[in-house]
Amino acid sequence: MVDILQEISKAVFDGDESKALELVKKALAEGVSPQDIVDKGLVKGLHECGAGYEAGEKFIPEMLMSAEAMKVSMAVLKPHLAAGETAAGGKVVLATVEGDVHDIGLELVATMLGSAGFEVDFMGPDVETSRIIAEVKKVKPHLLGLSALLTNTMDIMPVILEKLEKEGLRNSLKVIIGGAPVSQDFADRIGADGYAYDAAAAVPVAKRLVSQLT
Ligand code: B1M
Repeated sequence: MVDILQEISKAVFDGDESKALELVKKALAEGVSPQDIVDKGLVKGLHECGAGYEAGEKFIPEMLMSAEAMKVSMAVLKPHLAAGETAAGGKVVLATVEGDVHDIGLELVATMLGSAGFEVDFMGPDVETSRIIAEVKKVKPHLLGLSALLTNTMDIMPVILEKLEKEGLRNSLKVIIGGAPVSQDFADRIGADGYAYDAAAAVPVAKRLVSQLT
């Protein structure tokens, strides 16, 4: 099992989409846990790719190829992730803040929340603040989930919270934030209601926050 996860991680690191896909299907057929395939295979390979980029050994086109290998593999894994929890969880709008194109992590959050019974409105990456506010007005979600992967886009989160406040929307919903540069401490400082380190952790946090609304 360890070997196949390492092979998956390497296929993502190499940006080899078809190899990653083939190995993920094989791992599923062999009974490897879908969550392990994500965490110990796909995400590991993507993180190693990011480390290579930081070290000047990988470049943007290679990061994109790795991201694509992760995405196609995730499409196969989605139906297998956290299946079985069906209790209604509430409505959640998810967006990566403006100026930030990273959406793989948030897609994982969307998958986990969807599997846990939430009705997910996935706005995608690089969403302008005004569009997020308009969506909140339209959809009236219980929860707004914001993601940022860049240290210079995480500062948009407090701006969004201020806008929600100004529009009189802040008390009608809870806000959960996440993404690699974000922390519980940052969430506390900007007045977000919750923070989740990863997609699995987002589920109990989201449930707790929604239960506080009713
Ligand atoms: Co970018 N990138 N990237 N990148 N990229 C990082 C984030 C970076 C850390 C790489 C590095 O230098 N080591 C670095 C950020 C440095 C910083 O700000 N401190 C970086 C950079 C610099 C950049 C560019 C600026 C590069 C450039 O152009 N010079 C550029 C930015 C463009 C922009 O946004 N304006 C850029 C571009 C890209 C690609 C387009 C090539 C591609 C993104 C493709 C896509 O998402 N569609 C990409 C990728 C793939 C990465 C890395 C390698 C991987 C990100 C990822 O998908 N991780 C990343 C390095 C790394 O993370 N180690 C890197 C896997 C994913 C499952 O994890 O996203 O952390 P993650 O999500 C987790 C948790 O964070 C959490 O749960 C998720 C699942 O468990 N989470 C939440 C996330 N959102 C949440 C929301 C929640 C709760 C939990 O509630 C709502």
